[in-house]
Order: sequence, then C-alpha cells, then structure tokens
Amino acid sequence: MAITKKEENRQAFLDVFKVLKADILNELRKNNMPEDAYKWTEENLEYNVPGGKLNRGLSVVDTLRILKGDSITEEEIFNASILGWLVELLQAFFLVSDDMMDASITRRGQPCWYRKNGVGLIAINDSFILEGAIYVLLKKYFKKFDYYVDLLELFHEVSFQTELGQLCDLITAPEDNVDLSKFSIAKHKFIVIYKTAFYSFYLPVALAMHMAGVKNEEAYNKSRDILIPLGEYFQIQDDYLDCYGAPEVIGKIGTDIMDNKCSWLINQALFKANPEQRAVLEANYGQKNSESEAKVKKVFLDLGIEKIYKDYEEKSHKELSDLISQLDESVGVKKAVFIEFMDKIYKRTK
Ligand code: DMA
Ligand code: MG
Ligand code: MG
Ligand code: MG
Repeated sequence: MAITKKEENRQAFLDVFKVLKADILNELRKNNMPEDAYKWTEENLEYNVPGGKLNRGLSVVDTLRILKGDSITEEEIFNASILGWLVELLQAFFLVSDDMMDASITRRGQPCWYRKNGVGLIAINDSFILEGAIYVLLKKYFKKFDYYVDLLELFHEVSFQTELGQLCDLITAPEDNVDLSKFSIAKHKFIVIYKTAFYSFYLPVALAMHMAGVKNEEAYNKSRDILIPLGEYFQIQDDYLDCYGAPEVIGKIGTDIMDNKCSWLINQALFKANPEQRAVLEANYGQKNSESEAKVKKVFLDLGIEKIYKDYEEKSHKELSDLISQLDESVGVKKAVFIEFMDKIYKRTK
C-alpha cells in the first residue's frame, strides 16, 4: 500500500474517534453529570486514547479489508473502525493503570495521566471509565448483530487474561525483595503472552473475523497459534526499547531495571553472566537510583545483549514467516492478515 493510502486510512480512522468521543460524552449528559465531571472525562479521553501508534486499532480495519476483499462496504469499514477504537480504549485503560503500577514518568511523549496536576489516584477511576466506555459503545453499535455476544465474551476474556498477566508481571517484580533466581525465560514467556499478546494481537484479528462472519473455531485457534508468538516478539521488542530506545522516539522513559522487572534483557544477561557479573546484577538490579541502573546497563553492554537481541529479531522474523507460510487458509483466514500485522512491527524503533 502506498504511503498516501495508508495515511488516508489512518486519517479516516482518527475521524471515527470524534464520533465515539461525542457518543461517550453524550452518555454523560444523559446521566446529568455535572459540568466539571463532563470536562474531566473529555480530557481523560483526549489525553489517553488517540495519541498512540494505533497499530492495534488499525489492525481490526486492515484485517477486515483483507478478509472481505473488494466486497467491503463503507459501513463495514466504519464498524471495523469502531471495534478498532474499542481496542484502543482497552489499551488506554491498561496503560493508565500500568503507568501507576510501574511508577512510570512519561507516556506517548507527555507526562503519564496520573502524574498530571490534580489527577493522582483519580486516574484509577479514570481507567475504569475508559474500560466502561467500551461496553457502552459496543452495545450502541453492535447489539443488532448476531455476533454481539461473541464480541462481548472476547473483550471480557482477553481483559481477564491481560489482568492475570499484569498480576504475574507485578508480583515477579517486588520492590522490596530483589531475587533474580525468580526470573527465567519460561516465566518471561508466560508473563508476556498474558499481559500483551492476547489483547494486542489476538483480539484485533478475532474481532475482524467475527465481523467477517467466520464461525469455524479452528480458524480462531489457528490464528491464535500465530498471533501469540507474534505478540511475544512484540513484547520482547518493548523490553528491548525500554533500555535501548530513545525516549523522544518511544515517548516513554524506561523503568524496567529500576522496577525489578522480569524483562527479556535481564533474562538474557543472567543466562550469559559469569559469577562476578551476576553479583553486580544482584546488587544493582531493581534499585531505584540511576547509579545502580547504569551498572546494570554496563553489564548488559559487556555481555553484548544488543547483539543477542538483533540476532533474536532476525531469527524470530524468520520463524514467524515460516509459521505464516504453513497456515492452511481453507480454515477461513488469510496469510496476508498476519503478514500485514508482522510488517507493522518488524524492526520497530517505537
Ligand atoms: C505492558 O507492559 C502491558 C500492559 C498490559 C500495558 P509494560 O509495562 O512493559 O508496558 P510499557 O513499557 O508500555 O509501560
Ligand atoms: Mg509499564
Ligand atoms: Mg507494566
Ligand atoms: Mg515495557
């Protein structure tokens, strides 16, 4: 697809957000919300929903375009865009709460919502409102379809999976008790599949499949078998970028080392470290000061972690391409869906 067409689709997608924002605010009007609460929610939506890369949301539309081909209608594109924004609302809900739990500083190039003056812990409830808005809109636009309950169940299931993943992510990284022996590649894999892969990769594609009328359960299972490893790859990129990404490009300041996170990088480092290097990691990982963080980064440097990541990226891309090429399209999905999604994230720098 030419850049211009892509940009045009993105603009059309962004235009749909205006409609949905008005719908949600209208719901507040119907509930006679006081003017300050109305304004507050308007800012919550503007600040937290549309400012990201929109990969997840756009993937719903892109997937439906591929599944339907030339027969796709304007109405179907509009409806797929709505579902895309519901994924972005879910993402906003998770990010607002994730930033509080991870004690993050910035997100999408601006202060995290909870760090804004006067917001603080109110951000907890604001995240609930972002989640609640999903179901207001889903009912308004999709109750009339026979697959409404499938969509509802899907949002509930992946939300629960993500919350389970966030739980494991958090309790594997206690602030007051750094114990690197709790980490492993297997533990990391479990955490990232649950906290990221289901909602970021399976959800957008499965939503479009429901819209396209795919009923065969095998099609969902086969898609999941590709999308989960793709999501794992994406979160490993996120872990890499936390340490090596430029904050002005990724829009956030990395916190994983200070937060004692079971990230891909520390697991690779522990795998390669000699006893002295391990001792440096034990003494400095998860400590909330930049001197300790720098010492951990120095061990990463000495171990050549960046090169290990670059090799992983190549290898993973090849494995995912093979997995996609082996897909049997007769179950009711197309390889292009997964190629399109992979192209969106391969070698990303943000
Ligand atoms: C992200 O994990 C997972 C969810 C559910 C938001 P993370 O804390 O590594 O994300 P980020 O690096 O964007 O804070
Ligand atoms: Mg985080
Ligand atoms: Mg987190
Ligand atoms: Mg991260």
